[in-house]
Amino acid sequence: MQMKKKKKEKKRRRSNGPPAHSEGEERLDIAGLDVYILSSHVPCSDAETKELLQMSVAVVMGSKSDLEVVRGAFDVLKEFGVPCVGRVLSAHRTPVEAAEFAANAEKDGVKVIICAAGMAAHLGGVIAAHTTLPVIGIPVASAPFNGLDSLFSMVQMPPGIPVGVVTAGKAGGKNAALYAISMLALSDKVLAEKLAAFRKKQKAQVLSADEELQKELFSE
Ligand code: RP5
Repeated sequence: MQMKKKKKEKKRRRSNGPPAHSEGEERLDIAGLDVYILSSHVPCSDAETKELLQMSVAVVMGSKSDLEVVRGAFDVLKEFGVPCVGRVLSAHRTPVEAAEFAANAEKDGVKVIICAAGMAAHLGGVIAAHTTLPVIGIPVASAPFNGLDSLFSMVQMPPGIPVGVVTAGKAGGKNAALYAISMLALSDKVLAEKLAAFRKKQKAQVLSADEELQKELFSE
């Protein structure tokens, strides 16, 4: 009975995890990270299942055309040494796969989900509907409404199913990752120290820019 249960669980994990080299899969090196970009569910090897189990942050995009916006999120996650996985899953074009991914994410070791989408950007809401994990939305700007449509789609969640929304564009990508990191840092002392160091460095950069400006403007 126990064996049967284990086998079933393994099969389930395989259906949700990053794929081996299969049709519809692309494995990219983004900021030195192995990021799986896939359009459908395909089985993965045991090693890859293990890899997925250590994923802390899942970055999901509605289309591969959103990748430029979320690239900054991967950069930040790498800088902090946070394991992550990238997926292409559409709320409209692959609704079943998106729901399945979200429903299994927690069991698969994901702690926070970042969703980037444009236009009628329902991805964050759909993902959040199938998990109690925190979901962060990045609105992607596109014509003709330049991201206001995506922002409203994400931020206007009816009460009961929240999606925390950051700004559109590349700044949103970076902030989504930092926001996810601050959540993980609540129970990870090392990450909390890294976050404090990041803030300290950022502060020093601004103060030094101010000092330079004073010299430029007022020194003879
Ligand atoms: C959304 O529609 C995606 O998130 C993307 O921002 C937008 C356009 O998608 P593509 O036509 O580029 O695939 O679902």
